[in-house]
Amino acid sequence: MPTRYLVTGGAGFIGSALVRHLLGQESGNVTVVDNLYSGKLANIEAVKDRIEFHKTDIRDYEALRPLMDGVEVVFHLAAIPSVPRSISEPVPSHDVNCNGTFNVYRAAHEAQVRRVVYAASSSAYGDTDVLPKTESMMPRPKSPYALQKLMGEYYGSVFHSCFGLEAVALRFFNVFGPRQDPGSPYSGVLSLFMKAALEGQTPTIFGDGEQSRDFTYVEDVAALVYKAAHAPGVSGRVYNAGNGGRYTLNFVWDQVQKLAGVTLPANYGPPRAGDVRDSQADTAAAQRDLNHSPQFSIEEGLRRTFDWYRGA
Ligand code: UD2
Repeated sequence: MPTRYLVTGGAGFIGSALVRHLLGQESGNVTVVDNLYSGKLANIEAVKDRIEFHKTDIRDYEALRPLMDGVEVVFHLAAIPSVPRSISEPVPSHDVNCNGTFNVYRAAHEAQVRRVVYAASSSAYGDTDVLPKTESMMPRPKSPYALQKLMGEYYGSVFHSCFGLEAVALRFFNVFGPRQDPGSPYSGVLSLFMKAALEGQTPTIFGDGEQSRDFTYVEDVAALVYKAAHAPGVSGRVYNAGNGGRYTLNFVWDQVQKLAGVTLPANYGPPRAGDVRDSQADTAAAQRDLNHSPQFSIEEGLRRTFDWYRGA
């Protein structure tokens, strides 16, 4: 029997990369659940005949619950991301990321799903005295978004210990790559930088640009998420999903300008509320327990991503 997978947020930028990865691995059976709030049918257009798609909102428990029947693994990626959006629009952000996530665990448990793999966030760490950030550090969320994502981890661990549902949380570290939508001020910074460079516009950098991120290529994340569905002995645990590198915004804007062949000095604005200063993943636990090593350097990831934006 082929494995039945369900991907919430499967029409999103990361979710659709996971869907393609799943279809490339085995003759699994993939159901996508997405309310198309930020996900796009265009992201799954090329595979639409090989998947089952449901335009369903994870806040709607009654609609969500039957979709889990017969599913073995749920990948829960549906969310309203963005630290600043969770500050300017805290209600929808809380509702989807907390209540929606609870619905996903509850429905998975009711339907006797074997395992839920949850897209957590590196923002849970907040500012730490030490880098890289290891999973044993005390979380210090600095924004509603960071707190909401942390709650989803804790719910996974409790569904594991109280209800016997297998649950694995992966803290995504600033994922980038093709299909990341640059269409909103809340979009991931690299998508905004790529768009700015291609349009000859100057981007805004919040703060001095010396804050750093562990930018992680989307295909590496998809590969890790898949491994987390099948690795034995990891239920109830949290793992970093990062590349292990650390690059400042000034550095990556420089790289993007070089790829585009432009020179456009950025505008510098005030630092963003809730922003973490530095972020870098310790990847040892994911390597040890999930047998995962990132395959894409930042240079390779940026090149592939830029090529995609240029063609899109
Ligand atoms: C956080 C998480 C990340 C993921 C993401 C989802 C951290 C360290 N990372 O990403 O893992 O969960 O949330 O949304 O918390 N910036 C500019 N100019 C812009 C846009 C952003 O300078 O036009 C800066 C921003 O202030 C920040 C950096 O770029 O310092 C990255 O911002 P982002 O929104 O791409 O992602 P971030 O780090 O909030």
